[in-house]
Amino acid sequence: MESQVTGPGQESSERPSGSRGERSRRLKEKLRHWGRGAQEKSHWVAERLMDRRICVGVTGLSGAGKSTLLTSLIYQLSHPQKAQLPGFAPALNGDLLGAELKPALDSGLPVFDYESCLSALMSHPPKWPQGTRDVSAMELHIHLRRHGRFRGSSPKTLILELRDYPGEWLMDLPMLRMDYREWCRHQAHIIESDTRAGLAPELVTRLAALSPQAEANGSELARLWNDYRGFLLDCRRERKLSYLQPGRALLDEEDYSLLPLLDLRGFNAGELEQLPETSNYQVLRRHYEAYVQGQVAPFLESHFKHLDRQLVLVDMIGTLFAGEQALDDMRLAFTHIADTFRYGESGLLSKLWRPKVNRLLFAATKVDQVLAADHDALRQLLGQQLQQTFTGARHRGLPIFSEAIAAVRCSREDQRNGRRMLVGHDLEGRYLGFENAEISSHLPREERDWSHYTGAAPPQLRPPQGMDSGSIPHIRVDALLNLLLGDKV
Ligand SMILES: Nc1nc2c(ncn2[C@@H]2O[C@H](COP(=O)(O)OP(=O)(O)OP(=O)(O)O)[C@@H](O)[C@H]2O)c(=O)[nH]1
Ligand SMILES: [Mg+2]
Repeated sequence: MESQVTGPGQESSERPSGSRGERSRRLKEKLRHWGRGAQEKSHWVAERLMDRRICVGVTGLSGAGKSTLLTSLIYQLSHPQKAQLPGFAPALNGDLLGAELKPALDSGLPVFDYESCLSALMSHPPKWPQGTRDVSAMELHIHLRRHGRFRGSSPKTLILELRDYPGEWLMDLPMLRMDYREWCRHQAHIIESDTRAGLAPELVTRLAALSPQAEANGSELARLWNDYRGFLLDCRRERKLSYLQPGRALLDEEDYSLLPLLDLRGFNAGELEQLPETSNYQVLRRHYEAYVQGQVAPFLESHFKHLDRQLVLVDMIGTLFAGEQALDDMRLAFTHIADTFRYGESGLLSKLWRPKVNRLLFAATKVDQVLAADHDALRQLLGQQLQQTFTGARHRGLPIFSEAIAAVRCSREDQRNGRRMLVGHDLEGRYLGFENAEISSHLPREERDWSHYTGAAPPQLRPPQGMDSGSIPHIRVDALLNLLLGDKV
């Protein structure tokens, strides 16, 4: 594993060469390393060509439920006797023999911390996995019984490559298509077009007053950056907005000093380029470029390069009940993110080297928070919201599916006084019974009709007790598996 973590780039910046013997030893070591890399790569290529390896990108905004779903998926596939997966044919007919988690060959990324996520869910009292702070990868080797003339021989193995990452990082992908000037204009447009400016009117005025040509003042920029970070956090906390850049500002305390200049009137692109290196514009442009090249581009490269299938998870319930602006913002975020990907049928070579996806799945997550009668409406709403976004002219021809799932089912339905309701525990462990506001498969047309949803969000639930001695209950994770892998098993 170690040899994969050290990239060739790192080796070339090594210490001075030393004696001849030492140089030749190092050269041999390098050749061995490359040889091994090439062998692994050709193995990997062969597996992809033989359809034994499939790379699934699990994508979703922060809190959409990625890590929890990955944990549940791994658990369900590794415990076929305990899991209930009647919608996944190999599990139903007894061909699913189990699965093993392994480090992702070739990625050089840390392994997804399945054990911690699982032990949080199985603890007493049960807890949710921690929010993800960094990217990780894994391979799930799914063992399946063979049929026909191979019956009785060793099992067939399908390798599922998966990656986990903080949802905030996804928000940054659209920055790859914009230079600093375009990003400033984009941010100015967003701040003008919704009500987020109302959260920090004084900050917006200060940013708009920051002159592109004035000499940059380090401490003023540091103060503004601090307030801008606070503003982004408030947009998420108070308005449940998703499209917030730079996304990493919501996760860590790094001083990215990445601020948009909101008023570039009076300067064309050429004039901005000519401004002195010490001007606000040039200093902030360099911060922007360092962030995009140093943080965003490597993430795109490592995460999305080899994807065969893309699973987009959406907390549709949380967004819907947060109101129209939150929903518009989620759609806006996905519109910009979708442009970063290229989808479509993949030929043999492009399948290996280009980020091309041949199946796209949307899943509304955490649907155990609402009655089963509303699941289909959620599925339809999600389809309506995202289908257009991901199937613009450039993305035509791609099979698209939409599902409604709960990776961990935390509620059950009960009948009280002739009415269906949900029972479960809240995050503090209090027993609750509740009925959610009915969900329609169409969005409210009039602004006033949104009052049906506002303030009526169902409670957050705690995972159920006792999963350590039984299985992880779920809703339609088997159907999701079928959509993801059904044609490969
Ligand atoms: N009721 C219910 N809640 C869930 C389920 N899955 C996730 N949640 C809730 O959603 C929260 C976020 O889930 P995560 O799996 O951490 O989401 P994520 O997409 O990995 O989030 P980041 O790591 O921050 O990007 C959890 O802490 C739970 O509160 C589910 O199946 N049912
Ligand atoms: Mg996570």
